[in-house]
Amino acid sequence: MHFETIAQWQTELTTAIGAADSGAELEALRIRALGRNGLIHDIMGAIKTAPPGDRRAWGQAANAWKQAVQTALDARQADLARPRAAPADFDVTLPGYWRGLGSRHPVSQLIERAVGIFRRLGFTVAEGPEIETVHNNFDALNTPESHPSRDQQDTFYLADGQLLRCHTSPVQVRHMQAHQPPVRIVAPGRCYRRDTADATHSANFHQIEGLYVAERVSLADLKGDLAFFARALLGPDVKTRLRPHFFPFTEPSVEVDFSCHVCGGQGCRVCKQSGWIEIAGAGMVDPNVFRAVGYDPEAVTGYAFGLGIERMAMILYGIPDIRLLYDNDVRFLSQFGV
Ligand code: FA5
Repeated sequence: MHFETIAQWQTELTTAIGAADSGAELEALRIRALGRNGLIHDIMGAIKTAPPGDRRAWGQAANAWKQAVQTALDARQADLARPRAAPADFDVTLPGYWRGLGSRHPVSQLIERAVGIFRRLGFTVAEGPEIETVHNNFDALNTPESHPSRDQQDTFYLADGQLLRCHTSPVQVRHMQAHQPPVRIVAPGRCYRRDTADATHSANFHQIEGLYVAERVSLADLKGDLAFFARALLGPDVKTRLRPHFFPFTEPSVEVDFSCHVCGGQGCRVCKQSGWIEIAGAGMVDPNVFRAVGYDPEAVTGYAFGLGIERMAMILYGIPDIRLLYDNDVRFLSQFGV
């Protein structure tokens, strides 16, 4: 090897380094020059084979070569890291590209918020499957064979005899079968009904089931807890009212209304001029349900409720039609971005 060869390598390398356009290109050049099998390796080899009198000069040349290449690499690296001036034909006043961030669906947001409020009351979260047995969805919930909700026109039955749950109440059954009292759970989830879609009905919607079983739980506890929930969700002025109703799995049964959040109870389109919005079904757990899950109805009492999430979203956000929640129109959904 001659001194001219390493001088030529240096010229070639520093030119290439000066023209490198990316960190990756620069790294490739560094490896070619200074890597374990790079040119420096050949230069070091030449020192060993040089006549003893020339070795000192070769050593100095090798060091100088290495330093020159490293300096060129560092300088180019610093250049590349510096913000570059825009090319002459680049219009810096043009608007940039909008990269919209996604956000959680308003139904998911509301479930999270509602569950958070019930946690403050000591509830924990339970879950159950969307495909249920007829036993859990109807029989264990004291629903007679003749009850209209069992009808093929109301419930989606599957070929294997199971069904898509029409409410979250079967989670009560599952939970009580697996746990002894006291229990205090909420169970949010999806429900399915053969309801014709309109402004307030969807064939696929969400409920939050609530169940509190212990000694001496009363209807007053139910009303107090739901009133707390309503105020925490909608503000201190919201009122709660219970209307007598019938469910096979509760006795007595009630429907729960919240005063309309949109008009403050004065009457508007959302509350159909009544000042109230039906939000849930509820009641005291029927002794037959306790028997079906192996609880002693003489020893414990309990309340249960099923809140409609979409209906709550409608009052909370003033949404006039439930179908807006399922159209997946980004213009609608982006209003709920957090
Ligand atoms: C039930 O589903 C009972 N399982 C609730 C219950 C639980 C009662 C525990 C007693 C004890 P209901 O069918 O009324 O009840 O439905 C409860 C809520 O779900 C309604 O108030 C409404 O807010 C919502 N809901 C019912 N059907 C639909 C639907 N098709 N679309 C949207 N929301 C619905």
